[in-house]
Amino acid sequence: METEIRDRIDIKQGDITLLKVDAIVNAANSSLLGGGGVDGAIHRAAGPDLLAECRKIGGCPTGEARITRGHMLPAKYVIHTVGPIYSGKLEDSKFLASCYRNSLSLAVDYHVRQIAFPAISCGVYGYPVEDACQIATDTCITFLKKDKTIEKIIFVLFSVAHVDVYTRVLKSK
Ligand code: AR6
Repeated sequence: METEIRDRIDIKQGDITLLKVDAIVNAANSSLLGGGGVDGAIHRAAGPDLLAECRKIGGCPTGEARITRGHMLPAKYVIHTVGPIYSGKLEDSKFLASCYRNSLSLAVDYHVRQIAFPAISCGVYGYPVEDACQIATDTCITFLKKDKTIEKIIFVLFSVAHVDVYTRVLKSK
């Protein structure tokens, strides 16, 4: 991978809700009305006005993305995307790649410069992290090659084991 692209990607361990970036991405479900995992953490930290804004959107299909304000979060925006529930079929990877691509396109529309992604679908939705990481990194690298406005994509991983996977996969690109 070119240094120019590598310099625009970071890997961090920790809680995505603490990041003061232009946008954090939420691994939501299609109702956009909250849930467990990172979705629950984002709604708790953003406060009830986030839920009120999400209600007005009226849901989001798998693979697509919607944007709201960050409300009480340090991040300005939350980009809600709905990952696939892992089934082992080829369409899983297409939906997961769409999540990253559509989130990044929305980010560009809103002049977002730094965007943080959790490991979409890798929790409750059961996507094997190694496979999900290949898709996440490939899709983001392809996007960054065409786009000059996003300055930083940060992959924020909850577990140290996931950090190791992302670090190794990114090194191999
Ligand atoms: N910061 C960063 N990563 C986190 C955080 C956090 N605060 N909390 C959890 N993770 P999941 P999914 C990691 O289950 O698989 C929800 O109920 C977690 O360790 O949050 O896409 C939604 O409403 C895992 O690696 O999302 C949906 O119903 C990753 O985030 C469903 O779960 C994603 O795990 C979506 O499932």
